[in-house]
Amino acid sequence: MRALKYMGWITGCSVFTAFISIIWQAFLSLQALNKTTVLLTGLLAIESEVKRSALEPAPKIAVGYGACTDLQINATEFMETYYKTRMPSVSPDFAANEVNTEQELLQSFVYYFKNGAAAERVVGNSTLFKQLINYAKQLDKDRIHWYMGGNAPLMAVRFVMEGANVLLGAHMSKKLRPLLPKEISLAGDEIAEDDIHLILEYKAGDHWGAYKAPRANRYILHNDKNNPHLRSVEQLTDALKQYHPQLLVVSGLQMMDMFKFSPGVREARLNQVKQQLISQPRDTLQHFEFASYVELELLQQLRQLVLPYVDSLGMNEQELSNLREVQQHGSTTQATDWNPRLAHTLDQMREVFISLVEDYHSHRQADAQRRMVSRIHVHTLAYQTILTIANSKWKNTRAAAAKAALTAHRYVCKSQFVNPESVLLVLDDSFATSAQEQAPRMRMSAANPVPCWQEFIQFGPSRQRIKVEICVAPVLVCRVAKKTAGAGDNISASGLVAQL
Ligand SMILES: *[C@@H]1O[C@H](CO)[C@@H](O)[C@H](O)[C@H]1NC(C)=O
Ligand SMILES: *[C@@H]1O[C@H](CO)[C@@H](O)[C@H](O)[C@H]1NC(C)=O
Ligand SMILES: CC(=O)N[C@H]1CO[C@H](CO)[C@@H](O)[C@@H]1O
Repeated sequence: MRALKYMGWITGCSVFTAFISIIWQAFLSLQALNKTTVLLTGLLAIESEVKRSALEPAPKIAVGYGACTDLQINATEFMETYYKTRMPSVSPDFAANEVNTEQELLQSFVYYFKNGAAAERVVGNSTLFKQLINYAKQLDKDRIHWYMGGNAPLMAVRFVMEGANVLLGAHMSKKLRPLLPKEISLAGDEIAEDDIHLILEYKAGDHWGAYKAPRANRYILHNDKNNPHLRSVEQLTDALKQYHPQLLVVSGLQMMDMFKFSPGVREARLNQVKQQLISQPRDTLQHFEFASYVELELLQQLRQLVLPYVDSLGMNEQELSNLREVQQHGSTTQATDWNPRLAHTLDQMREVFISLVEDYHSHRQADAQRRMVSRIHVHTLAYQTILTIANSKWKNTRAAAAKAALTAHRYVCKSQFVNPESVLLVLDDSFATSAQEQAPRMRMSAANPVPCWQEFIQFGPSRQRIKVEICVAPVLVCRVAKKTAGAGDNISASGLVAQL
C-alpha cells in the first residue's frame, strides 16, 4: 500500500519535472528566437544602408575566367548506391590529392566528408570520370540537378542581381549561353561541350557508414578540358580596353590545379593573367577569389604572378589557413577546423595581410606595377569578416559584412526571406579580437550587430604601422542546408559590390 503511495508521488514528481522542463525548453528557444530576430533586424537595417539610388550610374564589373555545367547530387546517396561494399577498406586519415582510381576517390571523399571541409578535386583518369557522371545520371531524375557553374559566371550573375553592368570572360557552349542573363556581355568563344563538375552535397549529420558530416558542405570532382587553359584571358584583356570597369575579378584559377600541362605552359598562362592585371588603370580595383588549392607549385606561382597585382582577396577558413601556411612555411595544409574560433581567424587574417604588405614593400622599388592589398574578406559558416585599410577606396565595410552574412543565409537556405525559426546562431555574443593575451573583446548586440573597430597592424623590420578597419558579421546559419556549392561566389560578390 505504502509502496503504491510512493509510486503515485514519484509519478507526480516526474510529471511535474517534465512539465517544468518543457516550459524551460520553450523559454530557452523563445529567447534564442528573440535573439536571432533582433540580430536579423539589425543586419537587414545595415544592409539597406547601401541601396544605390536610381540616379547613380550602375557600377561596371568585369569577371574572369571560365564556365562549366554543375551536376549536383546527394553525396551519401551516391556513395551508398555505388560504393556501399567498398567502404571498410578506406582509411579516414589520409586524402589523396589526385583522384585516379575508385579507391582514391573513396579515400579522399571520406577524409573531407568527416571533416566537413569543402573540397574540389581533379579526376585525372577520364575513364573514371565518365563512369562517375554516368552513375550520377542513373540516379532518380528528381534527385539530380543541373546548374550553370564556375566561379566567374556565378559571381557575374550575382553582380547583375545587385544592379551592376557586367562583362564576363568565359568560353561557353550553345546550351549554356541561354542560362546566362542577357544583360551580361561575354568575352570568349563558343565551344562544343562544357566541362562538367560533379558536386556531391551533404548536410550536417548526414552519414555514410561509420562517418558523419559535422556540417553541410560539398565535395566537387572535375576533369576539365577547357577551363585549365584559361582560354578567355586574351579576349577579356581585349574587351577590357574599351570597358574600363571599376572592379576586375579574377577567379577560377583552381582549375589549373593538378592539371597535366606541358612544361612551362601553366606559367605562361598565368603570365597572361598578370599582363591583364598590370595593364589596368589604377582606378580599376582588382580582386582575386581564392579557392581550394592543393599543388604547392601553383600556389607559389600565384604568389608570384597574381597576388602582388590585386587590391583585394576573398576566401574561406580552409583557404585562409592554406595561404598562411604557404607564406610562412612553404607548405600546404589539408582540411582544418570547420568552425574556427573567430580570434584565431582574425589572427590568421592579420598574418596573411602582413606577409602581403611586407612583400609589397620589399619589391615595389623594382616593380612599379605592384599593388598593396587593401581588403581581405574571409567567409566561414558562422561569421563574415572583412579587413580593409582605413580610408582606402573600399567603402561601407560594415554594410558589406552584413550583406555577405545575409547572402550566406539566403543562399544556403535557398530563400530570399530570412525566417528566424530556420536559423542557428553559432557565434557567441562576445568575442576576443585576437588570441593574444589581453586582446580587447567585442560584443554583438541589438545596438551593434556588426561590430567594427580600427587597429594598427605592424609590419617589416622597422615595425611600421598601418591602420586597418575590421568588421565582423554573424551568419544566421541555415538549419537545413539546401545548397552549399557556389555559396562562396554569391557571398564574395555581394560583399564586393557593396564596397564600390
Ligand atoms: C581509370 O579508371 C578505370 C575505371 O574505374 C579503371 O578501370 C582504371 O584502372 C583506371 N586507370 C588508372 C590508370 O588508374
Ligand atoms: C541525402 O539522402 C539521404 C537519404 O535519403 C538524406 O538522409 C540526406 O539528408 C540527403 N542529403 C542531402 C544533402 O540532401
Ligand atoms: C541567395 C542568393 O543570392 N542566391 C543567388 C546566388 O547566385 C545565383 C546566380 O549565380 C542566383 O541564382 C541565386 O539566386
